[in-house]
Amino acid sequence: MEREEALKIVKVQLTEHRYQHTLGVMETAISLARLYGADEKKAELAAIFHDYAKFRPKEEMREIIKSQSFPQDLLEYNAELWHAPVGAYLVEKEAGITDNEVLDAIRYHTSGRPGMTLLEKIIYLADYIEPGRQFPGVDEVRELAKESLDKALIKSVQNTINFLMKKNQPVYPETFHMYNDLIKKQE
Ligand code: DGI
Ligand code: FE
Ligand code: FE
Ligand code: FE
Repeated sequence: MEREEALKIVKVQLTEHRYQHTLGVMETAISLARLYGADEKKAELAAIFHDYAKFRPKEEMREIIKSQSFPQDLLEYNAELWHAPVGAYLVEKEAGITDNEVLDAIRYHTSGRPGMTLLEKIIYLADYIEPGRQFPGVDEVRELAKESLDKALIKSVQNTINFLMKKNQPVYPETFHMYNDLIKKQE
């Protein structure tokens, strides 16, 4: 699917703010794909659709997670996590995206997971550092992203875990597993 068609499909699902974020993720993901040798068209498509389900009602997302036998423990953690796997499901069903690498990059863009593919890492990181993002530590991750994908990912997942812990919020185990996997592989 070409960029213009994909953007048209996504735009009506999102607020203007979230659409601008999506354009930022798209540009950042393409740059990272070029820098780290990933498929730029897949990065573009996954980025455009990554937040497709962001504004679906919680009830609808909960029912999809239950009926599609997604990991049921998602329901015991922050509902912010749900739009990623639900998005992968709906993008296939409603937009006809069938590329499993693209769908997995959408599916794991919030929680992360151990053993992430290059494309999954790029979408996860692009979501975190796109130009519209402003939060403490993001500039440090932007700098790291120029030299090492894994170093930048480690920093971003550390920041997210710290952020959740400071707010006394639970952390989804897959997020810890992503962190452990990357930190153990680091030399
Ligand atoms: O959808 P976006 O806002 O663009 O970004 P996202 O899909 O990465 O969602 C990030 C939010 O999810 C962030 O504010 C933290 C929240 N969150 C809640 N529980 C968890 C979590 N993020 C991770 N990685 N792990 C959690 O357990
Ligand atoms: Fe998201
Ligand atoms: Fe993210
Ligand atoms: Fe996002």
